[in-house]
Amino acid sequence: MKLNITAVFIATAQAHSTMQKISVNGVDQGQLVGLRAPNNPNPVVNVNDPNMACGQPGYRSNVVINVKAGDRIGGFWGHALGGAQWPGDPAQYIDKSHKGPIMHYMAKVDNAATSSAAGLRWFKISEESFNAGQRRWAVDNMIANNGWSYTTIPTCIAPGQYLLRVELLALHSAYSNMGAQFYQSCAQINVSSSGTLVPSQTVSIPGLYQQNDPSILIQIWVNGKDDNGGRPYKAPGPAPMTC
Ligand SMILES: *[C@@H]1O[C@H](CO)[C@@H](O)[C@H](O)[C@H]1NC(C)=O
Ligand SMILES: [Cu+2]
Repeated sequence: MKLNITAVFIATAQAHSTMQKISVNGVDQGQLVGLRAPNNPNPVVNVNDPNMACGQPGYRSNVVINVKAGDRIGGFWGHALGGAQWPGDPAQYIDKSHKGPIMHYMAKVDNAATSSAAGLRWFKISEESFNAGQRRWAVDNMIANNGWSYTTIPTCIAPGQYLLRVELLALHSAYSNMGAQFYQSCAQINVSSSGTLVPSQTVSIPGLYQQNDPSILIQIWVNGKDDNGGRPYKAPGPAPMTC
């Protein structure tokens, strides 16, 4: 009995992921460069945890990455820091059980390398959730993209420094309270842009989600499949901004 419990714990603990590098228009910026990222792959499960903003404390780069409005930004997810936990790791880039959406938020800061992640006004720039017709989650697409998920910096936003928050929500255990697993890292970016928009519709993190939100407390397993029974799924949080 004791052994079985240990085995279950290890299997669970191993099945996480960390967003640990970004690319700009396909150019890999390097491991942890320009990032605030956890130093362990464990999720945040309490939506009121201050770590909801940029993940559990860990690494913090001194670098601010220069990007342009309209650039395509990739985030690379690895089962362990540096990538696979061992050669042939079947849970690289994340265990395929971890079905769910991937969302991107930004917040304007004075200095992306030093500003606190607390108390910021965040706006959602994109979300990828579930293709009910194909029964395909954002996480399935990320795994198929060799660990990369993508967003685009809105063309209309004002220039300046921002934190770009990348968030993956794994729903495999979301049927019980605090069973949903949130994984976040933040990129420190300096946006050059001819835009002027500073979005006024913003949210606080934590504060944007409720633990019993139907997108967070949800049984996606239907008839033995983690496909939400083919029903549509809406990612939590506000609608993404538009230009
Ligand atoms: C941010 O980008 C602007 C415009 O390209 C540049 O003038 C400024 O020096 C950059 N700031 C940092 C901290 O890199
Ligand atoms: Cu996990």
